[in-house]
Amino acid sequence: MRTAPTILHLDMDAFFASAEQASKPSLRGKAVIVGGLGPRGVVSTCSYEARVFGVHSAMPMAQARRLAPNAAYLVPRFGLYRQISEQVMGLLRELSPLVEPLSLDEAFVDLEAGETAWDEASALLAARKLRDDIRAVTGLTGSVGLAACKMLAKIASEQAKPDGLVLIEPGTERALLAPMSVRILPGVGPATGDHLRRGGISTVGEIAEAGEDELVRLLGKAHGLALYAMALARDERPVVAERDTKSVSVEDTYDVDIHDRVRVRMEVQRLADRCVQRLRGAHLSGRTIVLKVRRYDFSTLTRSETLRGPTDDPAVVREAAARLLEAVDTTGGVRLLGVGVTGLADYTQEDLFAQARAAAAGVEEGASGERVEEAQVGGGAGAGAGAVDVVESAGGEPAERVWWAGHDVRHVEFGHGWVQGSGLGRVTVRFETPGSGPGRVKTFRVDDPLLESAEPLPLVEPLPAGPAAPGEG
Ligand code: DCP
Ligand code: MG
Repeated sequence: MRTAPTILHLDMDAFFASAEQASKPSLRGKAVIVGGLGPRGVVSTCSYEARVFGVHSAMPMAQARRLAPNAAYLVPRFGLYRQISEQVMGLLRELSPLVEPLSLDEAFVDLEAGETAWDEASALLAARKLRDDIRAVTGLTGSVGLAACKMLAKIASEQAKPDGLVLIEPGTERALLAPMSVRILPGVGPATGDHLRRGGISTVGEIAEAGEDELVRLLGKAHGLALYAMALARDERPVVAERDTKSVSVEDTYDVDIHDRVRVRMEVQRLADRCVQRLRGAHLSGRTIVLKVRRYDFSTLTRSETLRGPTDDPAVVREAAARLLEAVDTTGGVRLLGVGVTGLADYTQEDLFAQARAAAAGVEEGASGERVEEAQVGGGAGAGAGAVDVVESAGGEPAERVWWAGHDVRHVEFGHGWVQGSGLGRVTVRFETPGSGPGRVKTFRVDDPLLESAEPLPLVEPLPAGPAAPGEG
């Protein structure tokens, strides 16, 4: 293991909610909750102001509304989050070629591989500059952890939250980990946590005391050895850059258009399974599930849903594909169906643990128990089309006038704003932009011809290109 804290872990603070606050001045400093707003919606995330009420990611939206009735409730805008994510990942790639994204807002960076840092002082310097750059480029804050291995770098960024920087000095890892819950270790989800507790082990220090043999006895060889090593802060996992393969997908064209909705659903499930087989065959997992539908009139649409982390679980892919299908009208018949997975990553270490454990125990139970979190889809997309991100849609999709809470609009007279709410034939719009002060609210008829949906505005005015501004230096 390396001796300098040159592995960096970045995690943006309250990512979706912060992006919403940055783009909507009236929500800054307020409780903001982003997620599916339908009856079965779940919370994607919430601002730190909302967390004091006990609201958190993956909570049913109905429960959040009881806890924080006065918060602002918004539907996610994945396009905007993806743009910000690309800006952030771009800044990370300036530090090193070895950047391993874990989700839209989270990544490991090997600073040594980028020759950006080789000791504590240079690592701190790079991390401080990175945090400044992220704020300047995106207008948002991210928390950074520095350590000599991935596991500790991630724990450090968690400790740094929100808007902080924590460095764990090499040599202090074991003492730091000892009192922590075993759940802090990668590969320990609820099932393994319970199993260890029944064996009398609840802290990392107790794993170290129990010894290697006891861990192997409790969890089987592969998982036991790996976990024991983690408890001693021996984490040799390298930072691996994202794979070149862009996506894995399968599709079928049908000789005769399928009209029966039940049959369409079955075909989608079958395609999802085949897609996962390919994914696993290539030792990959992916974050974004894509459904492709070509209809009787050759109009083709693609819908996608981004999960919180990469998955290769057939149940998760099947469910996501089924949810995406629910938002697609197939009356008239379909000629072609496809299911794909993009946002590919190598198996995460967590997955390897789950597999090793399932293999050792000869059951799937443990593995699926710990995938629960993964299944909590970005935006709680169970809530219907509002949480579904339309990537591409061709062939004359009829444009429905749906005003989603939080989405951007433009009014011919009043300019750029966002939908604060709608109902009873009316839509309420707040007119403000990232650079303005808090704006005024106006109400319109939902079919007002002067109102149209709009693209999100950049959170930070791009700097004018060219030489440095005069007077600098
Ligand atoms: N997300 C989601 N569903 C979840 C968890 C997260 O859709 N169950 C989305 C919304 C988050 C983003 O992923 O903004 C990043 O997840 P994080 O776990 O990093 O949470 P946040 O960035 O929101 O907050 P924190 O400051 O705790 O990192
Ligand atoms: Mg985050």
